[in-house]
Amino acid sequence: MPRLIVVSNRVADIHSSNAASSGGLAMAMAGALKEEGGVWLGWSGETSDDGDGPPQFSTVDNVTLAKIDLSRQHVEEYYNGYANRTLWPLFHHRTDLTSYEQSFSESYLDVNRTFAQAIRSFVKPGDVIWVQDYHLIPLGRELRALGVDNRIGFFLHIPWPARELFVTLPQHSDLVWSLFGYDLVGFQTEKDLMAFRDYFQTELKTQQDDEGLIDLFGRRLLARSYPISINPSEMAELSNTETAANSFRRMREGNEECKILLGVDRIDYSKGLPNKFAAYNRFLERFPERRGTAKLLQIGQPSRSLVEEYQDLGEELMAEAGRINGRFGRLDWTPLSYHTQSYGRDALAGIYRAADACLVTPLRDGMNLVAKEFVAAQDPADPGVLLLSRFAGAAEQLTEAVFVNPYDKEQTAEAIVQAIDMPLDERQDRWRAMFDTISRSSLTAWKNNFMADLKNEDRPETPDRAE
Ligand code: GDG
Repeated sequence: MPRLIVVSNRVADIHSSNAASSGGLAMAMAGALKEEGGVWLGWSGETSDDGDGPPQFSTVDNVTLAKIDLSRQHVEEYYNGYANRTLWPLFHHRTDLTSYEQSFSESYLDVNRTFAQAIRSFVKPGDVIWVQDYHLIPLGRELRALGVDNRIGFFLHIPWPARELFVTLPQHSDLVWSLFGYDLVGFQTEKDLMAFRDYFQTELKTQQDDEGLIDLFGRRLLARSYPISINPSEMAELSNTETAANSFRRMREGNEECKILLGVDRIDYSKGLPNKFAAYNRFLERFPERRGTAKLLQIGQPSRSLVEEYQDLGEELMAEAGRINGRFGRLDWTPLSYHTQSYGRDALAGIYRAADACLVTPLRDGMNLVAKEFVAAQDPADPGVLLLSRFAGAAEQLTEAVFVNPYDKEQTAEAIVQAIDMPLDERQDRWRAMFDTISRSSLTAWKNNFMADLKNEDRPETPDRAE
């Protein structure tokens, strides 16, 4: 029987998807694979002293994990290098943090070849291959070079950059040429698709037809947007667990008169954490009468701690949290709690539900699943308010959020006041509209729509209704 083969940089332990180390992509793929069954291939997270290893297989239920150890040099140059110090900052429009080192791009290609060879060793006719994210853009081409003619799709979880910035990358045309190894390329938003279109229209003088097809380099590629999501029923179930009830209670205890503002982010410069702290600081400065009536709980999940910029950011946030508490704190009120420990998903569901507002303020973000999780975890009778950066991919869908420009701390400070004062009926109206959007455009729908287009089949009707 034809299988789904998912390929991503890391393979998460599918049975401990509660583990806090699972980021947005891992959560989404674990959900999709459990529904569909198949193989998940990627780096094991281990390094090896004698080159990249062969895939190590293990099967639980309907999912086989194929994990590959990578050489120390490849981890340094492919993962910490080209993926996270070149493509990630560039695609998030941080050319000031982008490294243009040649050896990084060579190791990047090497690892893509290692993955391609591993897949060729077990792929069968009819299997459908679905490649995830910026670490693996050349994988489709590498598979084609090895004679693999299966249907291969690619989904980009991060934004596609504006053309003027993308062309600063010496390998920009190679990367775009690589994408034409795929049958289908998916982006998070219409905006990303437009930025991609701008590139090949301007640089390559080629048009996309009404169906979304592009003929270039002797191949035909379908490019569309598929906004990634969550399954709201799963979040609703999690918020009904005992652990969620416990974290809800502990959040609310002693805070009866105090509004809780929440942030949940990976510690990453794209997430706008220093801007969020600055806006909160401004809120406390500008509205002294509000001091003691609100507090910010920021959960920051450490990530990529071998990359220097991430270490610096972690330290900056600790220091800034200390400064805000030092300046405004009182014996009976701590304005900002900043936690870097991780929470289980069930505890997180209770934390989301206990919050009066969630501050999702990235400077640039592919989608942002926290925004959707927060909405799904709310009590319909008394929902919290979503403050959402206009620069998150989720802003294209969650149009009833209170939008903020995270670069503008005055406006963000005012939006915090708006959230705190919002009357119940307005909170309910906004919440209902956003919840309906997430229910119609669920994770299951994301996976089914992408798979249907990849297999060239009609799209199934798959809303995830959580009433
Ligand atoms: C990339 C793109 C895109 C966070 N803290 C804890 C915890 N988390 C979970 C959240 C959420 C996930 O991590 C973060 O997802 P995001 O979507 O916000 O962000 P990235 O990791 O940057 O993901 C992003 C995504 O891919 C999917 O395509 O949306 O734009 O950058 O699920 O809940 N989970 C637990 N404990 C924590 O303390 N269990």
